[in-house]
Amino acid sequence: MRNLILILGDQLSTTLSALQDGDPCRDRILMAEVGDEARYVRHHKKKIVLLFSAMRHFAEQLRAAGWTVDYHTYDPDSPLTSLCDVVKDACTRHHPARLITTECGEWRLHDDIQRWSARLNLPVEILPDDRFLVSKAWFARWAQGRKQLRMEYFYREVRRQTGLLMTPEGNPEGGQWNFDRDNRQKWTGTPPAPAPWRVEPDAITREVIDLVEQAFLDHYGTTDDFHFAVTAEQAEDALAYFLDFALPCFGDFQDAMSEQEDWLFHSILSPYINCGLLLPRDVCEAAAQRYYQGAAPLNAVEGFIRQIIGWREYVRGIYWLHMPAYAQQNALQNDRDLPWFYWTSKTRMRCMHKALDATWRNGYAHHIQRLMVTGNFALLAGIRPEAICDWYLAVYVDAYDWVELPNTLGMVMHADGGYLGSKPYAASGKYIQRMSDHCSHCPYKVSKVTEEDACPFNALYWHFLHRHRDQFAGNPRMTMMYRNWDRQAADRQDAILKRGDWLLGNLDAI
Ligand code: FAD
Ligand code: DLZ
Repeated sequence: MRNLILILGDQLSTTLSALQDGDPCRDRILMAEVGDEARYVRHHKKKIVLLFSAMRHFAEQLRAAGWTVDYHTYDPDSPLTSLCDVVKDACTRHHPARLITTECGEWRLHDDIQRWSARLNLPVEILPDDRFLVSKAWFARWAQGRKQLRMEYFYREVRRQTGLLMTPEGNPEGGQWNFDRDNRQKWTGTPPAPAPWRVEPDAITREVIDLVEQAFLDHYGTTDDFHFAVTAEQAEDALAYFLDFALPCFGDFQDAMSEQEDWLFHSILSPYINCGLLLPRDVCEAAAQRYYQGAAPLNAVEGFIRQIIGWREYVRGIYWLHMPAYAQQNALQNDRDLPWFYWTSKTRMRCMHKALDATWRNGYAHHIQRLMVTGNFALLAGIRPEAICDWYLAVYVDAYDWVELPNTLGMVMHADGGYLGSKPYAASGKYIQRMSDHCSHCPYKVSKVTEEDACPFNALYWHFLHRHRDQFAGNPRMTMMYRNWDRQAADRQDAILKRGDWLLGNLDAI
């Protein structure tokens, strides 16, 4: 046998670099469900179902295309608990000349794979992951010499480089790079939000659900109502459904939250893009086409594409530029533990309960819930970055360290000292009131600050500004916030800080 080609659970793309020079007659593919990957955090049960089922379907697809695939199914009693164990075992049986793999997405495993060649006494060839639009080297060149990075400038470069939504003259379509100002409408029920795309579990998925129910009972979330795509064909169907039914309103209601609807007009494509069932470039080109066909407005299409070629590529660049040190940062010196209600959803704060409950049921919450509700609360409450990062990594079906960590540690917690974003997304209950209908269903009063029934976000917001004055008062984007704080009478400030202290000492009681 010539080469052993290792394909990881988030590399389910037929265009994967490791497969490109492979020869189905002489090479052998290796895929493995292993405890170390499935248990390094207590992944949401739906994430394990999605990945194991998608991996099994992908192995079938490769076999149908003529490849020989060694597939290690999960067995809790197997002595092979890591990917390295499985590779070693395969080497003993097949004596390959080389191991070929595409660079992996997470630093943890990447670091491990770097050592395999010595450990296995085998040449290991690691190929670049060209499913991203921007290479690590390109990002490093772009970032060189910049003290602070700004996503907007990076995004413009990627627009120019890809030609997405660019006129033949090299200008942005519509004469503007960014239509975010048009994308902040509250949603009051009209137009109705489409039901999420769904497929019923087939025999393979049902078998995996049974496995997860037995072997991963101690993990977060539920397998109930599993309806995610598990093949590229199904994921393409989900993309088409999004383009037809949700994209036209994606922009307008991108920041909205609702009591009634978990998914609103979001694409729910991150689980598929992140494991390779969809390629980001294809998704963006398909969305851009809808604009040129007149089927979706520019504010929606630009907003959607920006999330993918802007934010997604940007956070990946930052991750690889600064790992492993990035994960250790704690610029605000937070030391508080994560409140237990993040795991149980049991809190009287309505917005938090709705976001946490959707997370537990679906393994999904949309961006504004992650950023401005569960994230904002963790920021204001001074939660240890490591604790909140571990939570985000565990609870979402789309969670992988390379995308979760910069979003949580950088964007939400400002723990990187403002490298990723110029100011923390700290907000009081007023923001949640403006963008949702949660406050009218909440026992806490968003109009109050210091009273026992006052919205906890309010006092915590002022408390956060007050205790981090040294870090933020000089930030021009926060001048207005400090002016509003300074304008309040001293006894009012004392009462707010007292309420904030009480909340911080009693997080699990709210
Ligand atoms: P849509 O709203 O439809 O957006 C379209 C696509 O844009 C997404 O599918 C995704 O690929 C991309 N995207 C949007 N925002 C971001 C972003 N900030 N960073 C990277 N890609 C983005 N996204 C993940 O894929 N995995 C994570 O583990 C993850 N963790 C997050 C943690 C926090 C604290 C926050 C604030 C955001 C996180 N995000 C993460 C980003 C974003 O919330 C999700 O990508 C999005 O909610 C996925 O749902 P969707 O596919 O319906 O997205
Ligand atoms: C997330 C995940 C899980 C739950 N299980 C596996 C697995 O058993 N085998 C595998 O190859 N990959 C799995 N993954 C995805 C990997 O953790 C992912 O490839 C790394 O995090 C690198 O991005």
